[in-house]
Amino acid sequence: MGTLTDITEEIRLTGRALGEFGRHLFNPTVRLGVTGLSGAGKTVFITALVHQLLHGGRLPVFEALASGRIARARLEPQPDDGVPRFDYETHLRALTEERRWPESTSRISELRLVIDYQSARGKNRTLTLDIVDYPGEWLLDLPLLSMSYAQWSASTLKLSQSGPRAMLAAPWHRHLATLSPTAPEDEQAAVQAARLFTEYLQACRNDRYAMRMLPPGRFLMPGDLAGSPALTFAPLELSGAGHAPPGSLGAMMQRRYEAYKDVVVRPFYREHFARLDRQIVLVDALAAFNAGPAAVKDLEGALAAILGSFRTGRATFTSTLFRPRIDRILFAATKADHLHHTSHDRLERFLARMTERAIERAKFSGAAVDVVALAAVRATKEATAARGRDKLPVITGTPLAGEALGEDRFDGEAEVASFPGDLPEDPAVLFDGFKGLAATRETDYRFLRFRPPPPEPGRTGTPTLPHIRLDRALQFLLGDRLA
Ligand SMILES: Nc1nc2c(ncn2[C@@H]2O[C@H](COP(=O)(O)OP(=O)(O)OP(=O)(O)O)[C@@H](O)[C@H]2O)c(=O)[nH]1
Ligand SMILES: [Mg+2]
Repeated sequence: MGTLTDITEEIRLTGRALGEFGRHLFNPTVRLGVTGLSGAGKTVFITALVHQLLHGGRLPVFEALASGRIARARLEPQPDDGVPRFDYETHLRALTEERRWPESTSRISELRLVIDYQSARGKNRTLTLDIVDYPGEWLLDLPLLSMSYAQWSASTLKLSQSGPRAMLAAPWHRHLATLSPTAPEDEQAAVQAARLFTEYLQACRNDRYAMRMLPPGRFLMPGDLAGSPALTFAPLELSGAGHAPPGSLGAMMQRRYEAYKDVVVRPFYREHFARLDRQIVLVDALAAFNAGPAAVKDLEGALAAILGSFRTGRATFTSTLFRPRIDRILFAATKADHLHHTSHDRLERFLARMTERAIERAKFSGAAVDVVALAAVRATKEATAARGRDKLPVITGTPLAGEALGEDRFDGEAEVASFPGDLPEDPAVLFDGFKGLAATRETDYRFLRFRPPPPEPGRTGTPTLPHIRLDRALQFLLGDRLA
C-alpha cells in the first residue's frame, strides 16, 4: 500500500461504502462471499442454499426457519446491471432432474434473494442476501496485488523447483534457460514462455497431483482475454540481472504483469471482494487427500495466500463507513458426504489446523469465526458392511461414469458401497506420512466422485436435496441478521 493508485483505490472504495451504507440502513443487506478454489463446491453450495431457502427445506439448526419465523424467500433482480445473473434454474435442473453436477464456472455471476421474516420480537422485516459466484482460479490472483513482477517471478520459480512440480515444469524450465531478461523484447519468446508456463500450471492441476497454488488465474481460465498481451507473460530468472532496461524482454514481461493486475485483478477485487460483509470459505480437502501430502501442503499455501487478502473486523459504524469489512467467516470442509460421519470431527480439526493463522488473525480483529464439515448436497448414504467377522462402516452411492477403483470402472448407474478410509485422530498425519496418488497406486485414501442423489419428495411437493450441516452454516452466516 502507499502508491498513488492504492490511495485512489481506497478513496473509491470508501465512497462506495458510504453510498451502500446509506441504502443498507433502510434495506438491510448481506453481501455473502462464497469463496473457494476451483472445484471446492461454490456453485453447488449456492444452488443448494438458495433451493433450501426458497422451499423451506429441512434445516433444524437454522433457527429462524425451524421456528417458522421465515414467511417466505424469493428471488429478485440483482443490484449490479453489468453482471450476469447466477443461472440458478439451470444448475438446479442439472442437480435434481439430470442428476449431474453443474459445469465448472467460467465467469462471474450474481443472485439476489429476499427473505421476509418476523423478528424475534414479532416485527415484520426483510433481509436481502446478495450472493456472487465466480471461477475459483481467479481467487489466486488476489495475492498478486501486493507482489512486484520480480517478487512474483522469484516465488513462482522457487515453487516450481520443489516436489512433483519440478518434473512437471521441466519443459518450461528448459525454455526459460534460453531467455535473458536483458535481451531485446521479443513477442515470440513471450508467447512461447507463456504457453509452456500455462501447460505447466495445467499439468499441476491434474487430479493425480491436485496442486492448487497456480496463479495467475486467467492463465487457466482466460475467457475473453485469451491471447491478449495482458495474458502473454511468464516468470523470468531475474537474479543478478539487474534492472531490466527499457525495450528488453524483462521490461516487457514486467509491463504485462502490471497490465494483468490493472485489467483483471483490481476490478475483480474492487467490484466483488472489497464489498463483502460475510464469507464462507469452502475447501475441498478430499482431493488433496487423494493426491498426497504434497497436495495438502500446496493447498495450505494457497489458502494462506488468499486469506491474507481478506479485510476482517467487527463491523462498527465507522468501519462500515470507511472500509467495508468482513465480520463473520465460516471455514467449511466441503463434500463431507464422502466420509463416514465418524470422521467428520476429524475433517473439521484438519481444516482448523490448516487455516490456523487466518483464524487467529480474524479473531484478533474482532470477526467471528467457525469451522464446519458439510455437504451442500449429500450424494451418499451410510451403511455397514461385513468383512470377515468385522463390521466396517461404509458409504454407498452412485459413482460418476468413468470413475475407477482398482480394476473396477463405473458406468454412472450402478450403486456401490465403498470404504474410503478413516481420517486419523491427529491432523498432523494428514500433512505428512500418508500415501497418495502422486507417488503410488497403493493409496491410503480413495474418494470416488458420486452422482447427485435421487431427489427426495419434500413437504410441499418440491423435491428436496439432502445435505449435511448446511443448516449449521446458515445459522452461523445469517442467524444473527434474522434475530
Ligand atoms: N458429493 C458431493 N460432491 C460435491 C458437493 N459439492 C460439490 N461437489 C463436487 O465438486 C465438484 C465441483 O463443485 P462446484 O460447485 O462446481 O465447484 P466450484 O467451486 O463452483 O468450482 P469452479 O466453478 O471451477 O470454481 C462438483 O462437480 C461435484 O463433483 C457436495 O456437496 N457433495
Ligand atoms: Mg463454480
